Amino acid sequence: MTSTQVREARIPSASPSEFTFDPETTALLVIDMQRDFLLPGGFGESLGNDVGLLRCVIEPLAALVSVARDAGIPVIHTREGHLPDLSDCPPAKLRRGTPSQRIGDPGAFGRILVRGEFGHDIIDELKPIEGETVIDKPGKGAFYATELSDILAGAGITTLLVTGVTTEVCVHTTVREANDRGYECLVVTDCVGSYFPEFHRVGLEMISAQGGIFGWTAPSDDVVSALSATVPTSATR
Ligand code: C5J
Repeated sequence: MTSTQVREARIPSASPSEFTFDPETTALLVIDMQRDFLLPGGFGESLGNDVGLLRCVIEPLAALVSVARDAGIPVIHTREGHLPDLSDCPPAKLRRGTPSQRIGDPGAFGRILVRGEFGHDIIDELKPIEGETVIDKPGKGAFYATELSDILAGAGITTLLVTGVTTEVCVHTTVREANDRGYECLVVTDCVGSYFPEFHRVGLEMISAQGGIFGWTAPSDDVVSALSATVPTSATR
């Protein structure tokens, strides 16, 4: 590679302080942007939730994914779900929730949160492209019982830009897991969403509280600007 390019990305506006990262050792994590959670008429909505509160994430996240791809940052997608025989679903998780609308029950888009079903897959707007990793996870966190640690270690990734749904559940659990494993995390504020605005607001505050107890937060415009500045202008690969 020849370059007039800057490889350190900087987000001065990040909370609680400036965030710097090396795109060579950074991945974009897109958590659980699945039809079961986001589609009108689907599982999330059937529980009485307003899916509009999650769907507002789609546009800024699609833009961020596109910039990450241009910058050569690996985009890693996750899906929460279980094997068709539910053998990977702990009984305690299976028993939770509204009867007849539990994991494995029939839903509008197939069996709820079961791998291979239409509702379990990622929404069309954020469909992974060829070569991108998709992690199927049985838990809320993306590290629990998955190959994510090995994949990140193999690629030399030390920093995660974290996006997806929902802010206070799978995003938070994953960021906490990542922290305990030594990753630097930045949560992109308008690229995460929750059915509960208050949980979303407080969930984001919790990330950067106490000097960044779990990491940093910043809006996607600032992440996009930082990444765009690292895209080669006259590079030959
Ligand atoms: C939930 C998730 N909320 N992806 N899953 O059950 O946050």
